[in-house]
Amino acid sequence: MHEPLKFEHIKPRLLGHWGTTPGLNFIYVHFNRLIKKHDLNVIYVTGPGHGGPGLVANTYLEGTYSELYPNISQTKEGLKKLFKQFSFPGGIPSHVAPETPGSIHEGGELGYSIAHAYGAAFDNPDLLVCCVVGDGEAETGPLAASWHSNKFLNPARDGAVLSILHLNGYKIANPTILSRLSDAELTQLFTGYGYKPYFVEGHEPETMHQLMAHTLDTVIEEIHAIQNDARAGQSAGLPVWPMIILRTPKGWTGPKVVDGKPVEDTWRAHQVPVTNFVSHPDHVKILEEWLKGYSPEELFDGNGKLIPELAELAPSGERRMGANPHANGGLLLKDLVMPDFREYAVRVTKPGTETAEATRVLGNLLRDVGGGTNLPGKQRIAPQPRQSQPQGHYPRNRKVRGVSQGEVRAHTRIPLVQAR
Ligand SMILES: Cc1ncc(C[n+]2csc(CCOP(=O)(O)OP(=O)(O)O)c2C)c(N)n1
Repeated sequence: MHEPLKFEHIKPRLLGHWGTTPGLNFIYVHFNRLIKKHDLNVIYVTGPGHGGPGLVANTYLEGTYSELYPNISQTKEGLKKLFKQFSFPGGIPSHVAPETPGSIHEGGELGYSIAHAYGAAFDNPDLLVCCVVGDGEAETGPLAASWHSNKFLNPARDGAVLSILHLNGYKIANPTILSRLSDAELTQLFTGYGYKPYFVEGHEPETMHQLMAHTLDTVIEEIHAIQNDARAGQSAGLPVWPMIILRTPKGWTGPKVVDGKPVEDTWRAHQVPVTNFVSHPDHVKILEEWLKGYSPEELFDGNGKLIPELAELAPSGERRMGANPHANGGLLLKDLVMPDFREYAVRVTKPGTETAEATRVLGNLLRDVGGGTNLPGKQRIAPQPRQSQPQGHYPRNRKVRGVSQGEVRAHTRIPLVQAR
């Protein structure tokens, strides 16, 4: 922003999802603070993965992006390439794609953030997963069902998931159902799911920052208390995990009004809040004022590098969410040892003479996946009751909350609620 913004500075085809991005940024920087304060091991799952620029920007600002992609350097030139490559031929996708540092969840097809977040936390006792759930995403079947994943999480041996419902009110062109619920109704709903909801609501940035920081401090203490009690063998029954309901305007801090129509806090903020620069040259001014509103000259030095006082706010090394080894493919992966499936084939010497059940045969194969039955982290989640769909012989070797689940359930994640 060293010179007045001109039409030729703007890409001819504008794409992206601005509406969700301010909330994703807000959560990211607050987690940076939390990670530093408590030396936490955190990954960030972005349910509204269409807000890719938020994650790209934050991993750029924390330094991970330039380490992985040295051509996108922390300079004016690097910034220019960063902006240009977004949703551009040969560039990067608008979603939190696999190449986005720290991403295990693309978010393009809405609905799976909570399932992926819990999957990451299982058997990972030191990991905290920050899981942002879009209020539109929350209307999908998979997401609506997966709030119940908390029943499968064992605080003694698993990590934790902090779900943050990103209640910005709209899903493309419509209001969301959850945004039409009062706080009292939301509290009842999520209490019923087994959570303790904390509300962070408002639009004044200063007040919201204080509220979010305070809420995260409270919530992390609760999570640690649940884990410490369980790990000391001092808890019984299902814990009530905290969650956050973040109610902010969609397109927060973006253009308030364009062509006489409200944009911030409406569905119009979902994608590109100001466009049509050819037919509306006055829109260039709106865009310029919006960008200047963040005072970039106070945030970056003359060479385009984030000033040290701000850069120091992010954690360092592998504590950066973009650099966490749990979220960067290959760093913690182990090859899955697969038995030869041919050895499990049902021998049919003469047609019509053998009796066999497919699921039982499959179960025998699954038993041997990984080269042994006691492989840590080997988990199955099955929708079918295993009594009616027997899957071979899993040995009795696993206890859930001190209660042996026996041969039928061993090695399958069963809801802890059954173990009470
Ligand atoms: C299963 C599925 N249905 C529809 C869409 C199309 N879609 C993309 S973004 C979006 C709105 C998402 O709303 P929300 O989760 O609240 O995110 P935000 O409002 O923060 O952008 C929809 C419906 C999709 N990506 N996936």
